[in-house]
Amino acid sequence: MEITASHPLALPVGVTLDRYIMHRQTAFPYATGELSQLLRDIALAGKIIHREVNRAGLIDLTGGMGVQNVQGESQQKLDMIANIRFSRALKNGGEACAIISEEDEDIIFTGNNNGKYVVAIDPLDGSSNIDVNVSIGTIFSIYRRVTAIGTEPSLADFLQGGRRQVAAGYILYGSSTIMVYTTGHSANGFTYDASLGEFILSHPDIHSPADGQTYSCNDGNLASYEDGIREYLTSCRQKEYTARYIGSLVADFHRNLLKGGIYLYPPTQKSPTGKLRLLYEAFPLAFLAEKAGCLATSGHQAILDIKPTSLHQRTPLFIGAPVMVENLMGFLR
Ligand code: FDP
Repeated sequence: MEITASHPLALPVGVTLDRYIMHRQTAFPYATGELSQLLRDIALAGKIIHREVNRAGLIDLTGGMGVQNVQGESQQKLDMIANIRFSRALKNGGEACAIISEEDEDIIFTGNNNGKYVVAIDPLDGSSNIDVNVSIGTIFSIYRRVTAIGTEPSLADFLQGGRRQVAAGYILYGSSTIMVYTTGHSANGFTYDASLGEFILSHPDIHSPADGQTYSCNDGNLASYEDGIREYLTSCRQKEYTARYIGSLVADFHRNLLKGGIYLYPPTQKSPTGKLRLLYEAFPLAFLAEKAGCLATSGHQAILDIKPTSLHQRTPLFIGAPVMVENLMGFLR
């Protein structure tokens, strides 16, 4: 059989996430493999969520639970399932001593007090899109604990500040499923090949465009944005920029990361301190964004410089191409 250049067999399968993580680990002589294992645990839970999301309509996983989560938002069945899947994967994996999740008010102790890491996670972001087959995602952030190994972890482990993250990323369940993460060096994306059951390196060393012409915000909130934001949005329209708002932070962020653009969730009358959560939405995306050459600000300071004071703290978020973020800052007083 002749294998031409366009024949599927001519294309290498590529580097799997496992192999990539192992390879990266050997680059750090004192790495013990625990963080690598933690990332693999997250990827495994991501594969399970990929499966649940894909068959949600078939096995009655869409719709609400009829209850609200700690944020006062109605909890969807898939929100709850994703929360259980991730908590279980992290507990069974043994590397994380504690977790905080959008879905739980308090710290979840895994019982692994010898674990070196804590994880902040939004198991399924963009819940309002679940029932209508629109992209949703998981966002995660990992810290090395500051409390002594062997003791019970505490709030202090989670309130270290964004610059102390050791790894952060997201899994986007979209037209394909992709995991993008950084351990503080480069940002890399791995597309899930369901037929192999593997995440394959598809977006190595992501460098986001410095500028863009896409802005993403909920235009319906315009009346309650501060003047500077309204003026900035007017300038975007005058320049005939493109408006794109999926309403799933991960999906909007991912598009802008690859193509260049800005995502805005300013304070509104309903959410005067912003809607998005600092620890498991803004921090991880800001950490990843900076590694890919983007900027992330609350309008007053870099997101990663915000001193966290509580687990479910909210923040305004302006994140994306550096030229666009700096331009927006010029409109804020
Ligand atoms: P959701 O409430 O659907 O979970 O994280 C919150 C979030 O989604 C983001 O993913 C999304 O960008 C934003 O809220 C959408 O909020 P609005 O509906 O207020 O625009």
